Amino acid sequence: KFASTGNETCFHDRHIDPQIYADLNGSNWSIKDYEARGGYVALRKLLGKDGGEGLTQDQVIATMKESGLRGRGGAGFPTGLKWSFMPRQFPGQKHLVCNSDEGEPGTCKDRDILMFNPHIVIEGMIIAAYAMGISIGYNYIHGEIFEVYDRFEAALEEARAAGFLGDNIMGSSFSFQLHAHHGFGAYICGEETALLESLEGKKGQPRFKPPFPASFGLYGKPTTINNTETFAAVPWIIRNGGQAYLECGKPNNGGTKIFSVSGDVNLPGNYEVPMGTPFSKLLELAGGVRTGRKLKAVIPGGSSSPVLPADVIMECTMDYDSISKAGSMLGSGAVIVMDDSRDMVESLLRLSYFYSHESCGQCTPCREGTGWLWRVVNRIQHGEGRPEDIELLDSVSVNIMGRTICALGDAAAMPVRAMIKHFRHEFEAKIQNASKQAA
Ligand code: L3W
Ligand code: SF4
Repeated sequence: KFASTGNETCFHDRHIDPQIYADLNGSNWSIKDYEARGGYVALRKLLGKDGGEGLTQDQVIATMKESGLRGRGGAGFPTGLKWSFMPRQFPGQKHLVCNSDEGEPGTCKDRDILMFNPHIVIEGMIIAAYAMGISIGYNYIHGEIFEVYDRFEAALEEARAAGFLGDNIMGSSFSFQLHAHHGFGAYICGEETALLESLEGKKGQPRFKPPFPASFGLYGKPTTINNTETFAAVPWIIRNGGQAYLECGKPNNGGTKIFSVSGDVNLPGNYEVPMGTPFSKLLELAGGVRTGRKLKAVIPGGSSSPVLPADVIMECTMDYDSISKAGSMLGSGAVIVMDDSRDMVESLLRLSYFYSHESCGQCTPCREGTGWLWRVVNRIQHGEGRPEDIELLDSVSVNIMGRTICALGDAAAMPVRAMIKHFRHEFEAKIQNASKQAA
């Protein structure tokens, strides 16, 4: 059994090589090709058109709950449950938002979905809007990917022309307007409330939660936000049923997931595999560790997730439960593979700089702490480390965690603690070397 996000030519348990990219730059993304692959069949089923049975809002939400689909943006929150938070009877405008502000280091899946299969996201959003009684939606697309934004706009035009978007969709009483919005490239705008601020035309800074967007979202109105890959899974689920999707993965971890495998592998790329696939199998699909080298460590879920040493990750399966039991997070599914030539202090320096640079500056522990972490790692890496620096890094990390408005603070601190926990000897060696040189 294998569920696909629908793009059989693209994400089917195999590497996307440059030739496939070249082919897909042709017309495979268009509405004609999408419909030839079974696209918009779920919408017809939903609206009771062309022999479809017609589904109620409750039936759609029940199917989503049954599927076990969990948010693919990083937190893994159950999608059906999130949809059930949306108030049915609300006297004002409700909103649906797709979070395509993909900026997590290592993550590159959403841009490929939008580039090569944009209609699957559009169809997923239409179904979500129907289920929650929403008439306006936005797709917030990361600012640095211009061709992806253009592609999505082109797909929206096709969907409108086909009568799948707009007033009285396919002659029904259901209307839904969907718009694309281009961000400006700030990582923090991927945090859902910063995204909403940015969409409202303000500085993209996270809000305090609660209230969650489900009750106070865009323009202060109830809003449901899901990740691009989450919406992309919806048409298959509606076509084939929640149980079928659940069975593709494992209990509590339904369906398939796209993993962006990067770093020291022979065939880096996006791979869609069933949840619960052994890490070793994913590594094999990605061509194995760079020829002649051995696996040292893996960051399993994007740069915010703690690093795991080779012996730990080799025992894991790729799903939320297994990775969190091992002490990390599945996150957005960006698998960064490091071989035995990697210098862990240098790797941490890159990560620390990223978080320090991307902090929005609202909370003191994050604004000051991320810069502090970066400066301490920087001096260790450049031969000026002090004997107390390892304890200092730990103490700064502990004082950031849980004391900030959004998860960026934790995301900056957790990798530091994990690197020290698993590779302390590399930090100590550099510090001892610095002490010897000073003497
Ligand atoms: C109503 C409640 N809604 C939770 C909703 C909430 C959100 C979702 C999950 O962070 C993580 C972060 C990054 N009533 C609710 C409720 N919700 N309780 O459920 O919420 P939360 O707070 O657990 O997570 P989040 O703020 O969405 C996301 C991590 O993902 N991450 C980042 C990935 C980055 C990308 C990217 O660049 N594309 O995906 C990777 O690990 O650190 O921990 O919708 O409103 N009681
Ligand atoms: Fe901004 Fe950092 Fe505070 Fe998040 S944790 S709101 S990024 S300062």
